[in-house]
Amino acid sequence: MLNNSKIRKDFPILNRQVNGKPLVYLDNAATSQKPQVVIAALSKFYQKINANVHRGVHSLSQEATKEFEEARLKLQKHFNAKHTHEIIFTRGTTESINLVANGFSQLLQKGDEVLISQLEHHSNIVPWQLACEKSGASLKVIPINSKGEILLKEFEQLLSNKTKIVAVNHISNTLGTINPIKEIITKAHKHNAAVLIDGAQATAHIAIDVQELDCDFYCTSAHKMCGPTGIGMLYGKEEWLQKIPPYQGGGEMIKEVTFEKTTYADLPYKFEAGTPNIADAIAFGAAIDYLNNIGLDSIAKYENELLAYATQLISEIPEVKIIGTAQEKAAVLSFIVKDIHPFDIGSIIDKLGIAVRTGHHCTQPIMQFFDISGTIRASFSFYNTKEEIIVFINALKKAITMLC
Ligand code: C6P
Repeated sequence: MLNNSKIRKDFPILNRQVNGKPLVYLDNAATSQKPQVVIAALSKFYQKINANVHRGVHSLSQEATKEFEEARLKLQKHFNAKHTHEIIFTRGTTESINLVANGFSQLLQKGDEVLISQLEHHSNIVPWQLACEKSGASLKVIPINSKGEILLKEFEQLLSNKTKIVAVNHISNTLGTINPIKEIITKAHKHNAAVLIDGAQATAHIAIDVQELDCDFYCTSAHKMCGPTGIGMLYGKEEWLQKIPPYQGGGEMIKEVTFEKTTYADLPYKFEAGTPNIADAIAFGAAIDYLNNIGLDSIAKYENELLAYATQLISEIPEVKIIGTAQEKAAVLSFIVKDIHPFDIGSIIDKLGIAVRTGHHCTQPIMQFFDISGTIRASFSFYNTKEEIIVFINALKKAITMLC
C-alpha cells in the first residue's frame, strides 16, 4: 500500500499556494514534481563533487566520473539492459529519437518505409519526416480507432520487407492509451524491422524490461520520472548502436582525430559528444532509486485508482466529453467541454490553484483525428490525492457554470 500522505512530504513544492489557493498539480504528463532527495543530489554534486568527467587525473574528477557512471549503471539495472554501454545519456526523449532518426537517415534508402502511429507526439513524427526527406524513404502512419487505440490489423497490413523501423509510443501523452508494444515489437521483428519505443510517458508508471520487450531502442526523459529536466536516456541494442553513425561531433566521442580522418570512441561515448549533463545524470539516478523505493507496481495501482475515480466523477458532468477511452489506459484524462475553448477552462481553474494542460499537447494529428482544436488534460501522479480530484471537479463545474 502506498503511503500517500508520507510521500507528499517528500515534495516541497506541494506545500505552496498558487493564486492564493493550495496548488493542485495535475500536469504530471508535462513534467513531474521533484522529491527532496533529487534536489539534494543536485545540490550535493555542485557543493561537493563538481568536476568534469573522464578527463582529469585529479581525485575530484575521478569522483565525479564514478558518480556519473554509477548513474548509468543504475539505469542499466533499472531498465534491464544487457550492457551498460547500451545506455546513452541524452537531453531527453526528443533528443534520443532525433539521435536514432538522424542515424537512420543515413541507413535508409529510397523505397524503404518508416512506420509511426497516429498517436505520436511531434517528437516522434518530425525527426522521422526529416529522416525520410534526407533519405528518400516514405513515412507510413498506423491508424487508430475512436477510442484512441492503435489498429493492429492495419499495422500488420502496413508491415512489409520495405519497413525498416517502427517508432511508436508506449503511452500516449494526450489520450493515456497504453499501447501493446510487446505485440508490435514481435510483429515488426518478423519483417526484420527495428523498433523504437517512445517511453516518455511510461517510465514513471510501468516497470520496463528492455530485454524482455526485445525493443531495439527505448527513449525516455528524467523529468517525467521525478528527475531533473535536461537529461534523458536512449537505450539501444549494442548491434544497432554500432551500426548507426554518431549524432554529434566533438570532444569525448572520438578515439583519434587528425585533419584527414577521425575515429570514434567506443559505446556509449560515441553518442555523448561534449561535457555531459553530469549533475542531472546523477540526480536521474537518485530519482530512479526514489521511484523504486516506492515501487512502480504500487504506483501504477494507486494511479489507476485515481484515474478511475476522476473518470467516474467527470462522467457525471453532462457538458464533458472524454477524449481517449482506450481499454488500457494510464492516468491521463483528456476532455472537452461542449464548444468552449480548452484555454478558457484552464485559465479559470488556474485561478483556483489547479494546474492542467490545455491545447494540442504536441499531438496535432490526434486533434485532426478527433476534429477538435485541443483538449483539457489532467494527468495524475502517485502524490496526487482523491481530495485534489474533488477540488478539481468542483472547480471544473464552476468554470462550466461561468462559461456555458
Ligand atoms: N510530452 C506533454 O505535456 P521531452 O520534451 O523530450 O522530455 O519529451 C518529449 C515527449 C515525447 N514523447 C511523448 C509521448 C511525450 O509525452 C513527450 C513530452 C509533454 O505531454 C511535453 S510536450
